[in-house]
Amino acid sequence: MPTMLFKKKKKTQKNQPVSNQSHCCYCSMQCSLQLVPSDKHESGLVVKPSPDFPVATGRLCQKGLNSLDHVVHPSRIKEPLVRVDQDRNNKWSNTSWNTAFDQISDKIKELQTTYGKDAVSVFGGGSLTNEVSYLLGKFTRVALQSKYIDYNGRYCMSSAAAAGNKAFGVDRGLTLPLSELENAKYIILAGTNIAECQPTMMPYLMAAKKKGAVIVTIDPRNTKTSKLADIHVRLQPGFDAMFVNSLLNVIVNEKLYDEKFIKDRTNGFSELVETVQPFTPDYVEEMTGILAPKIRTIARGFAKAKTGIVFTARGLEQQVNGVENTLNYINLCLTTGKIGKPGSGFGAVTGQANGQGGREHGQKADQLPGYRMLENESARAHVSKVWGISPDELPKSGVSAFELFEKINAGDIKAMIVLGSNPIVSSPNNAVVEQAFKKLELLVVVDLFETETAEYADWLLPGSSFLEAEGTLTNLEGRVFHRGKVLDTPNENLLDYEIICELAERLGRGQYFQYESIEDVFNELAKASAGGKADYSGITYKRLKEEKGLFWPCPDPEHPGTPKMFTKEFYHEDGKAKIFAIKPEKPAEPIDSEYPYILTTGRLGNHYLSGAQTRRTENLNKKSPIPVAEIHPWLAKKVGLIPNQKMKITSRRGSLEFHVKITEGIQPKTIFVPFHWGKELAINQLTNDALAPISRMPEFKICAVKVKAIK
Ligand SMILES: Nc1nc2c(c(=O)[nH]1)N[C@H]1C(S)=C(S)[C@@H](COP(=O)(O)OP(=O)(O)OC[C@H]3O[C@@H](n4cnc5c(=O)[nH]c(N)nc54)[C@H](O)[C@@H]3O)O[C@H]1N2
Ligand SMILES: Nc1nc2c(c(=O)[nH]1)N[C@H]1C(S)=C(S)[C@@H](COP(=O)(O)OP(=O)(O)OC[C@H]3O[C@@H](n4cnc5c(=O)[nH]c(N)nc54)[C@H](O)[C@@H]3O)O[C@H]1N2
Ligand code: SF4
Ligand SMILES: [Mo]
Repeated sequence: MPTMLFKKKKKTQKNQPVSNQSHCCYCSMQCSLQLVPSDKHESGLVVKPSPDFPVATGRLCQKGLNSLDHVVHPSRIKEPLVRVDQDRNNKWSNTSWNTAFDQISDKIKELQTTYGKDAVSVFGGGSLTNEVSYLLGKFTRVALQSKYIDYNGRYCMSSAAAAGNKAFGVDRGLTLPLSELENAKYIILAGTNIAECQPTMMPYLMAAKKKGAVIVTIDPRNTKTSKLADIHVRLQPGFDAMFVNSLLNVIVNEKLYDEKFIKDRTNGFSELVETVQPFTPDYVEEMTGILAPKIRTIARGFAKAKTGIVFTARGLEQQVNGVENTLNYINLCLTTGKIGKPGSGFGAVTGQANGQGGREHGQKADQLPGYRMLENESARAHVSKVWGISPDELPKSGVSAFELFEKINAGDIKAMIVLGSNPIVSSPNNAVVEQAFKKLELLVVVDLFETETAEYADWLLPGSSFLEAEGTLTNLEGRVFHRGKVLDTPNENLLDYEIICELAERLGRGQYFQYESIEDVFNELAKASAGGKADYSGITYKRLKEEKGLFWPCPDPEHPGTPKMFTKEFYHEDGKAKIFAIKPEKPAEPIDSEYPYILTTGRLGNHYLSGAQTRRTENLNKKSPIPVAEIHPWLAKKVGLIPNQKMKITSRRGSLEFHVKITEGIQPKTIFVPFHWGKELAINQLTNDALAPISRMPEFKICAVKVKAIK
């Protein structure tokens, strides 16, 4: 057997942190935390906020405060596991790393010899560091020589990314640092539930409000975020584009737009003027129930305010029309000149810990590091030079996350490596994923736990947690920062990046994966990104540590970084932004007489994504132990549902039963169910797998359902 590239780690003294500074593993705020000794927790440690980072200094939400729990959970996978029974009855056998690497690489070679290089695919995640995201992309293209890689961020930021690229020529979630929020006089929050999803951002909004900002929320539900709002628009899912057209109609017809900004800095305004004409406030009131005077108040308020910000998130982006919805919200900023100026800007609020950096460096089916495009000849030349291969060796673009499962079902892909995702819980219409997993000849999962996805795996390798792996991440503002190692991996296991490099070695491509440390990987990433839109080439670990993070683009060692985008130019060739006139389209599955209600899905404050981590965190799980469907009293009455009764929800893909919360705070025809649970509680059994044409984002936020009270 070959010897391993990486040795088992020397263990530091048990439970003695090597440093005590880290960052929370959950959302894109990336609050800093410290581990301090305590006898309150059986690990001997407890999480406290840390003053070490300028974003949410001294603040942590419930998830951050409890983020150590899953790391030290007894169900952590501590050794490589191999499936021993063909029927997948959850029988695993422990094995050594050496055997695991040997057998996995042999199987990959066998499959690739029989079916070709593209028979093996990779599915990554947005919690992973920049270095691991980068390596997954490089591993797929250089070690596997396959075109098939994509990641869970496809389900997350892809519509926002496509809209940013179309309008601005670049995709950076927030175009301005959070510190500018307090100078905004008008803030529109559309389809974003910040109070539950980025809780430590709330003080920024409260500070703005204290200084006189008007806050508007647009959501089918009254949320914790909408409590802060001066105006709440409770719209039916799927009507954002039409609603925004009514705002633009007022802005155009009352001449509230910024003529000079439009002329000097944008293209496309005249087409928008034409397109929004039919969408008068009265017409849109008739179509949506949103009162015309309210529409006029918001349009005038935003346009006339000296400064203003629009934030969107998954509410309107996770739709087949998600790109167009986002573009229309961007139009509010472009027509009123509220971007690139102090206290003004647009932001698509990034979701995952490294949701920003994770989408920049090559995990995406069509991208190379630094936001370079895989199909672009000069991009291929640049990156292949850094990697020491010939550009002809680089595969072309693959397919999006959900389409990977369709390719498996079509027989084109035979193997998958999943690292940093739990796609059977988080993919739409997840029967398609189950079918795919059963069909695979090889499924390797690298995770902390035996997740619902891992239950289908042939191999389950222990992954490293956020406290164990050093690296860099990029927060929702585009701020790159360094996260140090705090704890050893259990059982002195390998780190995620070492697993990737070792596998490359066994596949005979080890010469391209020779790194002394994770810092080496970063330095190569920085080179590969040089000259790209997300340029990290002026960033080093030393600078990140000394300067407490740097905003990209940062193209040379003297460059101070770019906290604020578009102050002078947008990224299109002529330096201008593009205004896209949006004609509202229907969702993929409109309601009808058989399925008369809308199912929308989303998040709770106490759980995170597929729940793999937070369902293993007692303090969080006990507060939200099961999913509860939210419905309006009108709908409860209509279906004869009384309090404490369960409800059956049926879509064209199946039926599930849920406990119910009857609440005035939801649009009457809409039902909301959180998606943090697996198996018979997984709402993704019912969601629609229709994909947005450009971004390939699934329509998580809208599908047609019928409901029945369970007697
Ligand atoms: N607690 C917690 N925090 C998280 C996460 C988590 O799982 N739990 N996940 C992280 C990640 S990866 C992400 S992507 C973000 C997501 O953050 P958000 O996008 O803010 O979260 P969601 O709950 O998916 O959706 C936001 C809101 O959209 C509304 N909505 C539904 N349909 C529509 C519509 O048609 N139009 C409009 N305007 N609104 C609509 C929903 O009612 C919901 O309140 O959160 C991050 N933070
Ligand atoms: N119905 C519905 N479905 C949705 C959404 C929705 O709003 N509605 N939202 C979508 C969105 S925005 C997102 S982002 C996706 C996310 O969906 P998933 O990708 O399934 O999300 P996670 O639960 O974060 O999965 C991460 C997995 O990686 C493991 N993990 C965490 N950190 C590490 C690490 O450092 N190393 C390794 N090896 N493993 C690690 C965790 O234990 C977990 O099993 O869900 C999407 N699905
Ligand atoms: S706001 Fe986000 S990053 Fe901060 S502690 Fe909460 S989950 Fe973690
Ligand atoms: Mo996300």
